[in-house]
Amino acid sequence: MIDLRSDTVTKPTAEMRKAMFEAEVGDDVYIEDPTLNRLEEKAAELLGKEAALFVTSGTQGNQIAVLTHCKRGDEVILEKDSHIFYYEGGAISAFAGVQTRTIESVRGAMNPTAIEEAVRTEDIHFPETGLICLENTHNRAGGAIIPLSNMATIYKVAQEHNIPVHLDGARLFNAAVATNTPVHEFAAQTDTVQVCLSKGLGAPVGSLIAGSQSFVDKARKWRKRLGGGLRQAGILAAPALIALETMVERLAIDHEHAQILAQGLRDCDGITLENKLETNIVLVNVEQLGLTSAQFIELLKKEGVLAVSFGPYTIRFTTHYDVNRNQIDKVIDIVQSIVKNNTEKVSV
Ligand code: TLP
Repeated sequence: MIDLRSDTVTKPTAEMRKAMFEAEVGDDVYIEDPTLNRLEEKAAELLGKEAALFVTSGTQGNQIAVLTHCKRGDEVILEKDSHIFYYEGGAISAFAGVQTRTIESVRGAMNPTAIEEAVRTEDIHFPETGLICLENTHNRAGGAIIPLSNMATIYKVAQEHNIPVHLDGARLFNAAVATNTPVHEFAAQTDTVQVCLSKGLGAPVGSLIAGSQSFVDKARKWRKRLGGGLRQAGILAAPALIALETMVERLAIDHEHAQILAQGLRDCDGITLENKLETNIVLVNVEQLGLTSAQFIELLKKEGVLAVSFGPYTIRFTTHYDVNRNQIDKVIDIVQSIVKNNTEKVSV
């Protein structure tokens, strides 16, 4: 199977598995795991924040950030297709007891004026705006990079109103590599950030959240409350360190593969490209073929290719290091033959 469903499917490298086996460990609830402590120090340094905390997943990291920043009854401003709103099972309402205020965007970038207009003023009828969330790269916008200038303007608005900003940077390293900008420059435009280790970077488990020392101290308590206080977590930190040390720059290869894939798919009659290609996500529309995304995905699966549906006619392909150039070429050939067979069937 050529698995392009997500970059989450990447498996740990041989070097990561060896490091897991050999990791020096301790009890992380006592903050005594030397490998995990090293990971958190390195992450804080990379992200330009005072401290960082290892969490079990991107979702847990985002949820802990919301729980730490907000109180029950607050309102959170976030993009209408953001992962926190769209894909986290309503967790911010279920756990943090906050309500959401969604904002439209252009390819994931929200208009700072629209955000400012959504900020609540003092009124007995209104909730308080507790947090603004950004996402970079933006998943549903097809791995779109939110420009630093947009983030900076939003941060300025937030600071004027004394509202914290959290960045869901599940794929922030993709944005950094694609724009040749260090991750800390993006993270400097927000109070807190979550980055995933287990997507394109290939670590088996985990994410990091980073911010001020006082944010991380409170977040650590929320993590414990949620059952995310791990013990000998150095086993997970060891591959994560390798991910940060060796897997970042190579994301450029995934981006190049996405470009090649997009070009090949765009050349197929009846398939249109939906996103401007910036990182490792390709969104295509198959409506003109007279097929739904679910039907097309089934045809792909029969030929050994996995992808996911992103809408009734939209399919997402995500490139990552477990898919090589030959496999990308093979996917293009397979799509071409599916399209050809389908066109022949329709014309008969
Ligand atoms: N996204 C997954 C699915 O949940 C959709 C994927 O395959 O892309 N923020 C963003 C922007 C994400 O894309 C994801 C995962 C997360 C947070 C959550 O990370 P995990 O899966 O570690 O909880």
